[in-house]
Amino acid sequence: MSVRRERAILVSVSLPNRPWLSDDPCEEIRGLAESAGADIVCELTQKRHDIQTGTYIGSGKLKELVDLVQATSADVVIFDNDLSPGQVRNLEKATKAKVIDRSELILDIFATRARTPESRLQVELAQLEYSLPRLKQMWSHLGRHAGGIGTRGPGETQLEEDRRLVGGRIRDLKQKLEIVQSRKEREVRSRSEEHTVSLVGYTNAGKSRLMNTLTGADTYVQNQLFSTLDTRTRQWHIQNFGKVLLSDTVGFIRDLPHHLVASFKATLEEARQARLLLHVVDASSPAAEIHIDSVKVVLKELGCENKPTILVLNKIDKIADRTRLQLLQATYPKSVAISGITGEGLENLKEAVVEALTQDFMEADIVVDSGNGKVLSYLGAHAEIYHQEFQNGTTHIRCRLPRYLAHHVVAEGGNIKELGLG
Ligand SMILES: Nc1nc2c(ncn2[C@@H]2O[C@H](COP(=O)(O)OP(=O)(O)OP(=O)(O)O)[C@@H](O)[C@H]2O)c(=O)[nH]1
Ligand SMILES: [Mg+2]
Repeated sequence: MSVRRERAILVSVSLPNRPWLSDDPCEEIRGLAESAGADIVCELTQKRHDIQTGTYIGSGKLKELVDLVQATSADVVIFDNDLSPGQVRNLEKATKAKVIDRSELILDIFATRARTPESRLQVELAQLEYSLPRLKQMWSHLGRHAGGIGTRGPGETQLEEDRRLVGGRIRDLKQKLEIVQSRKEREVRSRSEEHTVSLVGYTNAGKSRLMNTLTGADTYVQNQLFSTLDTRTRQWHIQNFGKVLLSDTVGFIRDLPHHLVASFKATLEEARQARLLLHVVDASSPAAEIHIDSVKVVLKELGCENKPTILVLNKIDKIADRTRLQLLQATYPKSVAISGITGEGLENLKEAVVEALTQDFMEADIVVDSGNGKVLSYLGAHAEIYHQEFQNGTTHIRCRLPRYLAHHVVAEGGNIKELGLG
């Protein structure tokens, strides 16, 4: 359901377990609504201890909302919170305007941004899974106009038919995505000898900008939410170290719809298999800590919670109050502060990346020509050799070595097989 160029009223409710992110309660939902192309006519906020089951907001606030819809002739009311199908129905009935919730808005943005066949499939699946439990609501809504609630008959048959169609399409899309996923896994695994590093983080944190600065690529950078939907990988040459494959990924957001995370698994495969994650955060945002926690939740959902990760405090050029930066650095002592725009701190970031990558060891069987002095001296200097054997001019070595040396060994003609991989 698109809100492009529609007149929208924003509603944000603060609850004890879901507080506002800053003194500007609507900042994030406004960014989302603008990204979706809505024309915002006014904003309404309410702080509650608990939601009102039927309508989410209380009756006084609802009255205010109804009046506002009339006064501004708004087309749509956009909630910063997630609503149940019943709440949407009650709110639509009261306001006589279209009501959409946060998840639906995010899905809408993803749908307009999806460019590749792969991301289109992923978004369509997430949208259908979102609407499946809501079909009944949609039909009983129509049914009321057609002849009253509870009338069995065409409405009910139609609903069954629609459920069947949607269910079929979901199965179809899942199958297609499984094929995409396994192709992607193979593709990513084929880079297992390389240093793979993924940029992850909240939407608009500056991941794509940093990718461009580090690799000289020209990835799409926009001051809008979810500008990047498809993963891009570029080479990043680090002096005195070598080549790193750096991937940019889709941004995360607080309460990212679960279906969306699930269907974007293929896109996030790079992050799932990366040796190292750079978790980029907009340190100039007053909500930086909440952004960090939300990203951690999504990383956990992806099974990445134990992966080596460097927290990158970005946009420090924008922080006027340096005590704020000091506070963040005290809270996250292992973080690296940078600016993707001015380049400040990038040397520290490189050092941290090299350090993290060289701390990554692997156990392997290596076969080289016994005359290959280069590889043998690499291994002599850097690997812990368990066992060594000479056979007809080749040397067989079982050892533990820093992973970053693996591709040097291969580049110099050695044959390497990682132990413990099927
Ligand atoms: N001041 C300042 N602005 C920055 C910095 N890095 C990025 N930006 C700006 O922040 C906005 C978002 O940057 P992107 O690189 O598109 O952010 P992203 O994390 O890739 O966002 P999504 O793809 O939407 O998840 C752009 O307007 C950038 O110019 C920085 O270091 N300092
Ligand atoms: Mg981006």
